[in-house]
Amino acid sequence: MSDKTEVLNPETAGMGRRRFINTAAIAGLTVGIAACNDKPAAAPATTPAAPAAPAAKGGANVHLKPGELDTYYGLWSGGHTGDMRVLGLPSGREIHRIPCFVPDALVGWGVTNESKKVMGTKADGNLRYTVADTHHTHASYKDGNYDGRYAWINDKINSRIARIRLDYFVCDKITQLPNVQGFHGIFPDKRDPVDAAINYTTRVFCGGEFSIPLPNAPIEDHTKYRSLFSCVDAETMEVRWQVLIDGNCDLVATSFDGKLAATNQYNTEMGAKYEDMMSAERDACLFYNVARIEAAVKAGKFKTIGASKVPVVDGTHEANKDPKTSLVAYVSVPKNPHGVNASPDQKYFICAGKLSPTVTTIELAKVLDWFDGKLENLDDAIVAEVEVGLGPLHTAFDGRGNAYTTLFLDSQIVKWNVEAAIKFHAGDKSAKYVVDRLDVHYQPGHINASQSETIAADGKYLAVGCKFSKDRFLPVGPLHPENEQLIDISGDKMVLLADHPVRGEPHDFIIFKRDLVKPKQVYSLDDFPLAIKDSKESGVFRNGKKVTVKMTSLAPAFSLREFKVKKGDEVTLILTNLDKIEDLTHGFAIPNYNVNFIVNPLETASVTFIADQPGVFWCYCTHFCHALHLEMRSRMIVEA
Ligand code: CUK
Ligand code: CUA
Ligand code: CA
Repeated sequence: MSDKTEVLNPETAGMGRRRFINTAAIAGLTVGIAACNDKPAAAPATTPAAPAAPAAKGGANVHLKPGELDTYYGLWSGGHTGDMRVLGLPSGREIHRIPCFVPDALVGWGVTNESKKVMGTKADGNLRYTVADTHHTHASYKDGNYDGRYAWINDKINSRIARIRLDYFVCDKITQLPNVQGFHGIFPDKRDPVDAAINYTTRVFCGGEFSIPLPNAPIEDHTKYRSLFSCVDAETMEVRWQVLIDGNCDLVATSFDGKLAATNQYNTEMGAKYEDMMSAERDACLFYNVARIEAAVKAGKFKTIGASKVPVVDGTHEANKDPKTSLVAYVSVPKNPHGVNASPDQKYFICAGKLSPTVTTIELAKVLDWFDGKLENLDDAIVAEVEVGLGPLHTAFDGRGNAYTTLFLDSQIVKWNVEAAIKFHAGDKSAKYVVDRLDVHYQPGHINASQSETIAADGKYLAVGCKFSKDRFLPVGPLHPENEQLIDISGDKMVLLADHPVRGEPHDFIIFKRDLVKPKQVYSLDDFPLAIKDSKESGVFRNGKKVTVKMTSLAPAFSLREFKVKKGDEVTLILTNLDKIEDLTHGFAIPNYNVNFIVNPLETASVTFIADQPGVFWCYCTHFCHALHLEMRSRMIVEA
């Protein structure tokens, strides 16, 4: 018993596991990768446990009293559950899940005609895709801060980008990027690079991670594959243009002046196997000159690929030799970088090393100088390249000049000072840039701070997405939750505040002040073209074999207590919820017909199905709405 307690002690087990992976990593990079992929085998029980580090004292109170509201929203990607999640912080409570790419049984996402239209269907009316892998989520900007209009999220599997309306917290559009596989990073621009009046987001940039034949064809020679960097219009959600590049894209960042977008690149080698992808000592961070690319598109200097009509400009090395006309700058950074993040002082992009223990700080003004022919050597745009620890992945900022980088292999967060790192890099070896380190549990990927990549970075909270949670929660079988840890960064020392188990597996997230969004909690009937504005419009309307059933809900009844259709009819049922009271949602389920969806206050939704089973079907309200909720039914009679 006492042995067990020892093993499960979070602090000691954590140290043991950290040491284990650390040692493996030092033994060689390949071994390091094997160790971190090797979930179950990494058994701290067999490793002598190091003494626990004393827990830091203090920190903000995350335990909100009943009825108290959180002060921040967090938008979290859901990973391969395919959704977006909304958390309240600092409590860490999950308030909402926003279905976008994959069906959701509560909402009826993927069941209603309206959601299927957003998701995309095949010719037979069935959904085109029912799997997705969301990694990155970012919100629209105005004047360098979030403006509460939209958020975007990617689907890496099927190269789709979804837009979330932040007034209703619903997905309203999904676009598939042509000729892209492994669509990974996204980032909205923060203003227009040319038009000073446009100080808000109008574009979203998307990185294509996997190189493929363009157009796709069964070509085995992978040296012929290429990747595309895409620009999507924030309003229309159409793909505006793409850039053909050498190597690949991974994460994306944008500058505050709108002039630059960037992508980190780990496969400069254009290898097809991981050994090849990590064969070079350096890879790259690519900078896209947005104004020049758009000018080239305007001037007709583009081609198209396959059936796609999207203009594709040439951003390869070969076509971009003269800085003064270059569309893309390839800045050399150490081995297989991961993550590129924009500092809130608007001056730097930070690229984390992943297979190099370094973080690279690139000064944006110098990249612009290079494009203008004023900086001869692009390498001089790197103002710091300093060691921080093993497996650096992502970086967040506190608005006070400090950066916080996750160290995947070390299971740590390192807090480092950007200006001190620059001094150190310039030769002042007395400059102490590492300010603090904190053990996390375990193997952190993404990290973000409250308001981090905005001009309003406030340095209060830091959240970190730990990929492994071994021994932090009650065991629930083989699948472990992930551990989103919350950290107080308001003082000199980071203080771990809370562990939050989350269903796998979030990657990126953003945290912003609650007053930056103004959610509406009741729809307007005018939001829906099919709305049945008066219950008197209810009824069954036949047009040959096509039947429309119009119905309304008003607690505790549906306007049609029964309706009749004939076997073989194609039935479209339209339901408007005429309840206009906040929080009064109804559901509508039809037994044996695989139908269930909800209608929120003043929302309209519709479903279409073939009435192929004769009989009596009690359609009932699935969302608890009233004392007579159980009695809230309608009866569908399908005549033989
Ligand atoms: S990637 Cu997941 S930890 Cu898709 Cu942003 Cu770095
Ligand atoms: Cu209406 Cu329950
Ligand atoms: Ca590489």
